Amino acid sequence: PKTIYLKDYQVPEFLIDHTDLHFTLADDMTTVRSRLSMRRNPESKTQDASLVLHGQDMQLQAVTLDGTLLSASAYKVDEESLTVASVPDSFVLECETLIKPQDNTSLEGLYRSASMYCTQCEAEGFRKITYYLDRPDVMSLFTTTIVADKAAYPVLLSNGNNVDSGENSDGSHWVKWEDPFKKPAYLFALVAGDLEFIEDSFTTCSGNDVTLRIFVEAKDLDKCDHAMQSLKRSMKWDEETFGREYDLNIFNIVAVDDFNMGAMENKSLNIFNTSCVLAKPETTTDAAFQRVEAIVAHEYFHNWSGNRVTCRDWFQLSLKEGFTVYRDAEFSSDMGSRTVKRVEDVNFLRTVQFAEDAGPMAHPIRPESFMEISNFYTVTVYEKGAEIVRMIAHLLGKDLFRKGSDLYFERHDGQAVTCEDFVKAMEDASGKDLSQFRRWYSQAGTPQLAVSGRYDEVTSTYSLTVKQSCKTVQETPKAFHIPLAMALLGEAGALRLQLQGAEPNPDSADNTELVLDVTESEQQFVFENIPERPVPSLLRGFSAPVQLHFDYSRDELMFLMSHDSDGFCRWDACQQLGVLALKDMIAAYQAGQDMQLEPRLLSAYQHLLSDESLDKSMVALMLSLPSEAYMAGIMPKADVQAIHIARMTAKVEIADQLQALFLQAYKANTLSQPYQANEQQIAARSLKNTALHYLMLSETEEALALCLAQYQQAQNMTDSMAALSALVNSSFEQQKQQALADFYQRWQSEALVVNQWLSVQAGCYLAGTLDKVKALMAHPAFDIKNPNKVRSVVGAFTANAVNFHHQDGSGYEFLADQIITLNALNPQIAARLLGPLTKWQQYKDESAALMRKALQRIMAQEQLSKDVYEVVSKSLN
Ligand code: DPP
Ligand code: ZN
Repeated sequence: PKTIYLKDYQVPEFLIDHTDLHFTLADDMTTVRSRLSMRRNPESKTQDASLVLHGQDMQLQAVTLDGTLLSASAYKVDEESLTVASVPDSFVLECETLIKPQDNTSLEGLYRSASMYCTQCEAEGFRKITYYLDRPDVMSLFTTTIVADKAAYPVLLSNGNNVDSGENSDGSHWVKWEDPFKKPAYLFALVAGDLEFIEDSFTTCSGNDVTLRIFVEAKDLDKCDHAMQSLKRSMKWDEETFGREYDLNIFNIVAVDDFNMGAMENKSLNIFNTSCVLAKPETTTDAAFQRVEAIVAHEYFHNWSGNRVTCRDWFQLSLKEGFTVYRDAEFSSDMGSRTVKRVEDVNFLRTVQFAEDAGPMAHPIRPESFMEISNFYTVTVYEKGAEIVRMIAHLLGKDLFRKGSDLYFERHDGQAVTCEDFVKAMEDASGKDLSQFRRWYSQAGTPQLAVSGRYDEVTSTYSLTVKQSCKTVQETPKAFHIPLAMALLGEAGALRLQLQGAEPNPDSADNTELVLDVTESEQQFVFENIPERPVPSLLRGFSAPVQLHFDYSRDELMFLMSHDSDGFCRWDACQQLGVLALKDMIAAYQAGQDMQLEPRLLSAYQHLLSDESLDKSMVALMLSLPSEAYMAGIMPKADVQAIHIARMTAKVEIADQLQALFLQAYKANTLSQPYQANEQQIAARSLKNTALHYLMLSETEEALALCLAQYQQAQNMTDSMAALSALVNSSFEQQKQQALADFYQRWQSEALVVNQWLSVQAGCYLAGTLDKVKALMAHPAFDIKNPNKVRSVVGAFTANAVNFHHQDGSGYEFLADQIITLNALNPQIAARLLGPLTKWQQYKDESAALMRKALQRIMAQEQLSKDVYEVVSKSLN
């Protein structure tokens, strides 16, 4: 496969003003007729070029140029394109092609899911529908006519407005859709099926009435309400927070079962993975309720950050994704607890994105090259991209950031633009210089900040020395501009900050937090009039996506945990104490010694469980030790077995020592009210189920009784799954088998619940899980063509570190087998599942060698897809 470079970008040679599509959907073959009104791009340097359209996996029937049927010698077709040698400056091109959606297992382009037809065109799926200029900087006005059997496909949807419809004498019917907004092909969508819908409406700030519909299979009609409410909240929030108003009178969402991603922001016709839109208390966990709200918001927000203003080329993906993730994170923070949302996001970023940045697939948020763009829908482009936008927001302040986003939307409405255009709008609106800051867009890697502090009693000064460094597998980047939010904590609270050499700030009586501009490889910041030796509170709110090292004593971490006014820092102090405690135990285990639990951690947990004034979600988060994946990421040559054993030993010790407090927390947080997915209830359930988890680790009869009672009486899936998961990971064999059988029996007709049942078993950390996983793959509930099921079994298993990394290499071999199978069926999913194997450098030599061996076996396969080839070849490099 060939590598495509950002530096080679050229404007398109042709433009498509109008795109007229006509689909005839039939069981054996779908006919697509396109009518493209095209002209040469006046901005292109090559004004005599041949016309080259993208297209693959289709059969070309006829090509017409300005009404004249072209002879076969006038054009050329290969695996990936259609070339028409000679065209005038302006012309109409018509193509008729045949495609087979029923055989399309890649789930890109037009395909079937259950009994419906649907599409996924981002990034380059449209070229599997018809020959086209399938690139985001070619924006066109679309009309779409769909013809299908009326009984089987009563609902026919596409982008924009329904402008005409009718019936034919053969039992078919047709609908014509017209989208008044220009868009690139990746935002095209079509759905045909026997669907039902719920409907609501929203009146925009300028008084437009918008009809909102969510289309699902009839059996799921009772699971749409939460998404609808989330949509309405998102529409209102985007008006209030970013001044963005919806621009059509119709907004549709369709739920489909077979979907590679979470959801897709097609203009006015969002298509969602069922797992990201359906929700009701009996079948859906709290976490999934929150995910639905966030993803509905994310896709809706794309209408401005993505659709109205789109990307010039796919290297700019973070322009829309980073910004939109930032927007949805702000929305979720406003809907619930800001601190909890921040902690969850940072924990995810530090565990997953930092690992990507440390591995062979490391790339800047604006990559410079790729073989297959689908491989760059990554945590770096999305989540780190959102952190870069968050830093800009922080550097500019709330009002100037809003001014910048207003300018960006106004300046570029209807255009396909670049990350540079975004930064420029922020600079122009604020007058701030972001030149060094731009390095975040072009350099990969997680910057390391080594910070040390020195207090001088004689001069009453405190000096912070900050050194930054960054290394990736490929290169050593230049110094970043890092906003470092900090405070200095004294016995009685945060101290007033006066930075040496800076103007005193007379306006601010409470000058206790500062954002230091770290821009050099080494810098010193001196604070004056510091009356006592302080404990620094650093990287408050996680003000930059960096790894910070400060040599805190364990007592200082205890102090920060209870005294820092920054919720993120309180949580992080607890995590860092957990890290030190686990490192002790890992070292002891590896040296064949007894593992002793850090007593301070026990007393911190005791305090957390006893203080009723604390936020319950935060308590639950703080009671969770750093994950095995996080530990593996920060320990060179990670020894997964040692990490697992040490962490389990710590947890059992905590469970045994604090049993009475866990029981008390369990009882105090058992709710009697009917289920609501609101902040208070979610917090209470989260603490209660954390307590249950610990209680079950002690494996007492009392805990078992509690757990079984919870399982049997649960009125919602959160409680039901928490109990099932505790049982599955326990040694109560008989009760476990009984609960699993009962659960399946009860929920077998609910695909999303069955997926949770699959995943809780594949994620079981006990020995023998791989055999169970293999058995699950033969279970009628499994289907390798359905990405949600693959993620529930194979994905959950690879996240199950102790089993995936079994020292005999069986986990790696298993994964390689699945990737080889999926490579032929669904390359995107195959490449995505490869993730855990690519991180082989993180692990101890014996594991790394076996992981490489599995990668080499994949590499030796013939007919590797571009997707899999790119990831495997880069990982083995
Ligand atoms: N559908 C994916 C998302 O919204 C890609 N745009 O992030
Ligand atoms: Zn997105």
